[in-house]
Parts: sequence; structure tokens; C-alpha cells
Amino acid sequence: MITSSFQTFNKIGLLIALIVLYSLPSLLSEPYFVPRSEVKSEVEDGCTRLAQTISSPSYDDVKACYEGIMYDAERANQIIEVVEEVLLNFYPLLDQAKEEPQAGFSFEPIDLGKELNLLRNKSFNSDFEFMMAIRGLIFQLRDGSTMLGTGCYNAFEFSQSLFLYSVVTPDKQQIMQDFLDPSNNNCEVTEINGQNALEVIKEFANGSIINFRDLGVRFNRALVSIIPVNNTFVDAGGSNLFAHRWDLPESSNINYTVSCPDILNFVREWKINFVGRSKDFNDTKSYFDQNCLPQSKSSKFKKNKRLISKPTFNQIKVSQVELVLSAGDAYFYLVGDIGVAQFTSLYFDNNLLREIQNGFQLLHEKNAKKLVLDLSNNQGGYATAPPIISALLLPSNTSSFFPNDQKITNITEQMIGPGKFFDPNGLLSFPSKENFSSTEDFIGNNSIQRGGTTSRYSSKFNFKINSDALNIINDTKEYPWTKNNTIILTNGYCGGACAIFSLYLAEIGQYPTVSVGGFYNTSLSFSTSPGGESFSYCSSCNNNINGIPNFPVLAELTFNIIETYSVLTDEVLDYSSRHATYRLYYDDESARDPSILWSEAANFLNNES
Ligand SMILES: *[C@@H]1O[C@H](CO)[C@@H](O)[C@H](O)[C@H]1NC(C)=O
Ligand SMILES: *[C@@H]1O[C@H](CO)[C@@H](O)[C@H](O)[C@H]1NC(C)=O
Ligand SMILES: *[C@@H]1O[C@H](CO)[C@@H](O)[C@H](O)[C@H]1NC(C)=O
Ligand SMILES: *[C@@H]1O[C@H](CO)[C@@H](O)[C@H](O)[C@H]1NC(C)=O
Ligand SMILES: *[C@@H]1O[C@H](CO)[C@@H](O)[C@H](O)[C@H]1NC(C)=O
Ligand SMILES: *[C@@H]1O[C@H](CO)[C@@H](O)[C@H](O)[C@H]1NC(C)=O
Ligand SMILES: *[C@@H]1O[C@H](CO)[C@@H](O)[C@H](O)[C@H]1NC(C)=O
Ligand SMILES: *[C@@H]1O[C@H](CO)[C@@H](O)[C@H](O)[C@H]1NC(C)=O
Ligand SMILES: *[C@@H]1O[C@H](CO)[C@@H](O)[C@H](O)[C@H]1NC(C)=O
Ligand SMILES: *[C@@H]1O[C@H](CO)[C@@H](O)[C@H](O)[C@H]1NC(C)=O
Ligand SMILES: *[C@@H]1O[C@H](CO)[C@@H](O)[C@H](O)[C@H]1NC(C)=O
Ligand SMILES: CC(=O)N[C@H]1CO[C@H](CO)[C@@H](O)[C@@H]1O
Repeated sequence: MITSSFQTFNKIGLLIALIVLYSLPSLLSEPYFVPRSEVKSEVEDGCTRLAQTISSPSYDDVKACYEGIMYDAERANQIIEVVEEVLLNFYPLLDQAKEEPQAGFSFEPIDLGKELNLLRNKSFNSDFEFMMAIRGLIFQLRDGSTMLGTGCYNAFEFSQSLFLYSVVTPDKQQIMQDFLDPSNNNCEVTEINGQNALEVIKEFANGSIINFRDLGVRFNRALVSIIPVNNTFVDAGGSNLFAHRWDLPESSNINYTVSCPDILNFVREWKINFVGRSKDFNDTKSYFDQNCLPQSKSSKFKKNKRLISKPTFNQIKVSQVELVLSAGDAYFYLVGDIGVAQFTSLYFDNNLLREIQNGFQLLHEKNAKKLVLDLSNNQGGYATAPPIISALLLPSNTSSFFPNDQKITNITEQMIGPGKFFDPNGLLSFPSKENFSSTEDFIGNNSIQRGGTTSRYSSKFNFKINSDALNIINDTKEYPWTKNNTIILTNGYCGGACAIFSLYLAEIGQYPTVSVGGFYNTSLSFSTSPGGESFSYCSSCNNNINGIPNFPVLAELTFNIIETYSVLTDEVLDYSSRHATYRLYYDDESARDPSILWSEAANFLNNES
């Protein structure tokens, strides 16, 4: 049953925090630039204009440069072939992507093989148009771990320099204080480009390339969300995707209508920053050579290099919240008698694992009666992290972890064996927990039909956990937290290893879950894209596969290489819609201060015991 602590509230408003303090570092380091209006009339080549204004690029010049690169049918076909071969052979979810989604998910089924084939006979006005078309097809899988990055057309970041968030309030007219700059009020955004602001964001979340299966999670990701870093809260990298983009936006500016409470209008140009491989170009040809073609070994392009500095949203208030311990991306807090363990990733080695264990122990010693696990904005971590960290909380269930399998094809078969790319010696057979007796034992003989296609999959397996980690787990004292006094809180963006961790605690530990944000009165997933293990195929990753060509351009195809199953229902978790037990919504304070959400989440536990 879905419940909410805001039953009487019925309005969702979009709010905005205006930032004027943060500028691009490149503006400071390169004071000279050619005024655009002068250059434009003289120079035909978009990339030449762009080169002349690279320290302060204009939208029109980026667009003209991108669109000036000619479509080459032969190159396009090579790219289609790489994508097709890699995904057909390795991507275990390809068949299931053709099936209708479960209730709670919002996406269209896609037969990617067929769609890729259709691209072959289409003609495009530019290489950019083609690359965006193939990139868009892959995003239609709505798999957070699966995407095609292009060096050529992800060479700029675009920022509106503002932070959009959504609140549910009893009274939309209420005036908020601006936390960031006292001279700005928090204003309600009523319209974007003359249309209802919420609808615009919803449409963006639905239609744009945010690749999660639950529309509510995409909506949350389009808006800003904050995480703790060093005792302050900052915006989580990769959130705020409406106002901070890596693909060329559809127009040069956005027109906002805001209520402060006086109605005012402003039009924001995108602030644009070069993040590509090389500024050493002066025309289309040299732009293409430098930023689009693969080069020698070190040419893996940088993704999401973030040059716009992170603003600080709030100091973690020591009076209300005691930071007990921080260990890497794990934070342990005490709020009264509520213990909070917040994980913003699940990357940890055995030293950090000991500290994490110590964090739980300290919360126990400080008499935390309830435990809130805040897994918001957690992009995942190592594949072995979920079984290890769940074993700290559910010690008796270490070995019956969610099983995985992978796709078996003629190409993958050659890559399986001792010392090879897929080494069954690192894995345990499921459910026996024994070593695989041979390569053949791992390859197995399983054909599964999904979406009308039959494919082969390996025997089911779990990851082996190394003996040092097992020893640490074995040292764990028993904590007093059970499903009766523990709750998992997320904003739905708990992906990869985090998704597996939360799904496991919910399914096997039967822990209640609460998700925050999303659409009012609409249930929301507490995790996204459980996937399995992510793999990158790129121009120069040094992992190129026998029998599969290389990308002819600087590009990186990232995808899941294994799939993970529920223990109880045997469903593939990626396609299994799991909504949180409870719902919370942001208000103007909790949007800036997660500790408010911790108390609200813990309140649900009162009703339980
Ligand atoms: C593409 O065009 C060729 C001939 O122009 C045709 O034989 C082929 O069937 C077409 N492929 C698709 C997928 O439409
Ligand atoms: C911005 O939108 C408002 C409301 O639709 C409209 O009145 C105004 O003319 C727009 N401004 C610009 C510059 O397009
Ligand atoms: C999302 O977009 C699809 C088309 O791609 C459309 O069919 C669907 O109705 C949209 N959903 C919402 C909630 O807007
Ligand atoms: C956090 O603080 C440490 C030590 O003061 C510093 O080295 C580190 O760069 C800080 N991290 C961030 C993200 O600011
Ligand atoms: C670009 O630079 C090359 C050599 O560095 C030069 O030969 C060429 O004329 C330049 N092109 C433009 C359009 O400035
Ligand atoms: C895979 O190999 C088998 C036998 O080696 C062969 O019969 C089959 O056609 C191959 N399949 C593909 C898709 O190449
Ligand atoms: C499983 O294999 C490991 C080596 O990877 C070995 O140390 C262990 O003894 C084997 N276990 C069994 C039950 O055979
Ligand atoms: C694989 O399974 C099929 C039926 O599921 C069976 O006919 C075939 O003999 C099996 N092959 C091997 C090598 O076990
Ligand atoms: C766990 O520790 C106990 C002693 O505290 C020991 O008897 C047992 O063998 C250990 N188990 C493992 C799997 O290491
Ligand atoms: C949880 O609460 C239920 C009902 O209050 C009780 O029956 C059960 O024993 C409790 N479980 C644990 C593990 O404390
Ligand atoms: C919330 O949804 C329930 C049904 O799920 C409906 O009965 C109720 O009226 C809705 N409340 C609001 C305020 O929309
Ligand atoms: C202590 C505990 O949580 N045990 C669970 C382990 O997993 C099985 C299902 O695989 C549950 O039935 C147990 O309750």
C-alpha cells in the first residue's frame, strides 16, 4: 500500500534556485575572444568560428560546427555494425527489450536489431544527425548502464546555471527564502517556453535521453538533488539534467516565467564549456581529426568532466545531526535516536569495508534505535559490493545472493575459460555455491525465449567473495536492526550495485522502503537499472574483441554484460518494477537538507512496531 505523510497537500510546484556566482573557469583563464557578431558574417565554416571563440562558445557556433560534419554512409554503416555485433553478442537484455513493460515502467518496447537495420538505409543531413539517431536508439533501451558516448558530439557541456527542483506544498503562493544568495528569492517556475513548467519537465524526462525505466526516476534526475561532501551538501553530479546537459540542446536559450511572487520573465542562454579532447582545431576538418577520430593509445575521451564548480547548498547542521563517521562515500549520522547510514556509491576496498563496519558498530554503541539507509544519488559500485555489504546487515543470508547469467554466443564462448576474459574460476555455481567443475559446466545448455527470440544464456552464478572480505563479515557483531526498525530511503536514483543491494534487502530482508520526489500520488521505484556488470567497448579501450570491428570514430559503448535475477520470483530484475512501500515529497527545506527526510523516513517505522 502506498501511503504518504502529505495526504492533505495536493500541489506540486517547480521551484528554482538562481545562481549567478559560478562561472566557467575557462572564461577566467582566457580573456580574449572574438565578438561573435563580427566573426559570423565573415567566416563560413562553423568550426572555424567555434575555434575563434572557444573560450566562450556560442550555441549557434557549436551547432554549426556539429552540423557541418558531413554524413558518410560507409562510416555510418561501420558504426551500426559495431553496435549491432557488440550488443547482439554480449547484451543479455536485448531480447527482453522487445517485450511490453510491467506496470510502473514507462517505455516503449524496442527491437534494437531491427531499428539499427532501418538506420542503414536512411540518409542523414549530417554525421551529427546520424550519431544522435543511433545514440537515441540505444537510449530507448532505458537502461542506465547502457549508452553510446561520442567524442565528437559530447565535446561541450551546456549549463543554464540554475537548479530546478520540485516540491509538494499546501500553498503554492508561499514565499521561500533563498539559501544560496539572500538577494534572490526562491521563485516558483510556472512556465517554461510559455508552457506549464511541470509538463515541460515531465515531457523532457519522457522524451529526452534519460535512460531509466520509471518515468518518476527520470523526472527526479531531470531536477537537482544534493549529496554530502565534507560536511556540506552539494548538487549530485549528473543530476539537474534539464538545466545541465551534455548533448546539444534543441535551442539556444530557455524562457522562464517565474512567480517571486511578482510574475517575471527571463530568457537564459546556455553557458557553454568545451570538454572535448583537443582545442587544437581551426576548421571542420581539423575539428573532426582532433575530436572525432580515434587516435593513438591515450585517446579515450573524458566523460562528464565537470568544470562548473559545485555550489554549496547547506552546511550540515551539527546541532541536529551528528556525523559519527565518514568512510569514502559512506557517511554515518545520528539524528536523536535514529542512526543513518548514507552511501553515495558502493566502491570500497577491504580497508573501507572495515570502516563501514565500524560505522554501523558506532551507531549501535551510540544506541541508535532505528536505522535509515539513505541510498539516494548512488550510482553503484563494484559487482561484489552488494553481497558483502548486505552480509553486514543480514549475516545469515550471505550465500543465497541474487544469481546472474550472461549471454552465450559463438563469440562469447571463445572468451570463456581459465585465464580468459570470462573466467569461471572467479564465480560460484548457483544455487549449489560450488565451483564450476569446467568451462562447459559454466556455459551450460540454457536457451530462453524472450520477446519472440530464443538466445542462449550461461549457467547461473554468484561472484566469489575474497577471503579477507569474508573474514571482515565474520567479525560483524549482531546489530539490533531488523526489518521492524530499518528503512531504505532513496530518490529512485540508486543504480547498478546500489539497486541490487536495495532490492536484496527489500526482497530477502523484507526491509520497508520509501522513495522521495517523483510525481505526486504516483508510486515510485526505489532503485533503477540493477544491471549486473558494466563493460565498455571503445575506440581505444584495449579490450577489442576478435571478430568484432573497431569503432571508426572516437566513441564508447557502455552496457551491462550480465543480468541479475530475483530469488523469489526468478524475474530479471532490470525488467521487474519494484515500487517503494512509502512515499515522501520534497519541500523547500528538505530539498536542501536530507536530514529532514531521514526523520520523516524513520517516522514510518513508528507505525510498524
Ligand atoms: C536497404 O536497401 C536495399 C537496397 O537499396 C534493400 O535491398 C534492403 O532490403 C534495404 N534494407 C532495409 C532494412 O530496408
Ligand atoms: C517568454 O515567454 C513569455 C510567456 O510565454 C512571453 O510572453 C515572452 O514574450 C517570451 N519571451 C521571449 C523573449 O520569447
Ligand atoms: C512518453 O512518450 C511516449 C512516446 O515516446 C508516449 O507514447 C507516452 O504517452 C509518453 N508518456 C507520458 C507519460 O508522457
Ligand atoms: C574534502 O576534504 C578533504 C580534506 O580537507 C580534501 O582533501 C578533499 O579534496 C575534500 N573533498 C572535496 C570533494 O571537496
Ligand atoms: C588551419 O591551420 C592550418 C595549419 O595550422 C593552416 O594551414 C590552415 O590554413 C588553417 N585554416 C584556417 C581555416 O585557418
Ligand atoms: C555458431 O557455431 C555453430 C557451430 O560451430 C554454427 O553451426 C552456427 O551457425 C554458428 N552461429 C552463428 C550465429 O554464427
Ligand atoms: C574452488 O576453487 C578455489 C580456487 O579458485 C579453491 O581454492 C577452492 O578450494 C575450490 N573449492 C572447492 C569446494 O573445490
Ligand atoms: C541441450 O538441451 C536440449 C534440450 O533442452 C537437448 O536436446 C540437448 O541434447 C542438450 N545438449 C547438451 C549438449 O546437453
Ligand atoms: C568466523 O569466526 C569464528 C570465530 O569467531 C570461527 O569459529 C569461524 O570459523 C569463522 N568463520 C569463517 C567462515 O571464517
Ligand atoms: C517484528 O515485529 C513483529 C510484529 O510486531 C514481530 O512479530 C516480530 O517478531 C518482529 N521481528 C523482529 C525480527 O523483531
Ligand atoms: C491519490 O490517489 C488515490 C488513488 O490511488 C486517489 O483516491 C486520491 O484521490 C488521490 N489524491 C489526490 C489528491 O489526487
Ligand atoms: C535472517 C534472514 O533474513 N533470513 C532469510 C534468508 O533468505 C531466505 C529466503 O532466501 C528467507 O526466507 C529468510 O528469512
